[in-house]
Amino acid sequence: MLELVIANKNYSSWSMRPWVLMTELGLPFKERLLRFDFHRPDSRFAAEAARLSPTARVPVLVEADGFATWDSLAIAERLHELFPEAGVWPQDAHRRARARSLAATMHSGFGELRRLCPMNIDTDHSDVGQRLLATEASLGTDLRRLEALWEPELAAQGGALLMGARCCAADAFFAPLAMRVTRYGLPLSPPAAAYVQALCALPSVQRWVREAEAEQDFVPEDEPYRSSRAETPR
Ligand SMILES: N[C@@H](CCC(=O)N[C@@H](CS)C(=O)NCC(=O)O)C(=O)O
Repeated sequence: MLELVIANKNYSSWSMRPWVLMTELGLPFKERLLRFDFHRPDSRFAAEAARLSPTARVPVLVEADGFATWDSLAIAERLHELFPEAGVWPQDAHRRARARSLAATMHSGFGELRRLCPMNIDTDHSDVGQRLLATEASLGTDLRRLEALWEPELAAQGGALLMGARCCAADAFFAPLAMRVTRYGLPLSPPAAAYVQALCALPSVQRWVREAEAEQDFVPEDEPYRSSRAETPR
């Protein structure tokens, strides 16, 4: 059985990508969640993650024989090799190349949006979002880039998702962005906003969100806008 090693569902955007993909496609796996505990000098997360991958980061996909693949994009490719018919990428060669371009663009880009609006599923950071939009021009630039990336695909497909009706790795890669857009109340064009809603409606995303909301951890390193779970964002 495949094992997907992930971190806190509330915070770990990179973990969310392969988890959503595998869950949405119905691929068999069990999850192992390493809780972020960076504040501890004897951090179990750091020790376990370093044992699994030289990057000491998650997600990591571990196969039955112990073979490990790290990095969310490499995991998507490994899943495509292991389950070529599952729909990790579209069947059509051009659509497949386009889906890979979209996922890779997410993987290597949108640094400002990610830096300013870290994923924090169990919060309403819409006040923070409004403030950031007023003070950080780079946030608006990243949002316009997202619209430019998504809109042609959504128009060409005529479906709710980037490659049509079926969720593929490109959609899974944008699922954490949908969390940021909704939690920080970030404005998007109508087609882009509809796509975010379609991502939020995926059963796998809804399950991830429920499980994120049930977590009780507060990880200060991932909380630039609060100093406790109970506190209103700064
Ligand atoms: N490019 C990597 C990023 C992985 C990553 O940064 N993971 C975070 C969790 S969301 C992590 O393990 N952080 C631990 C650390 O920074 O020590 C991927 O796509 O998987």
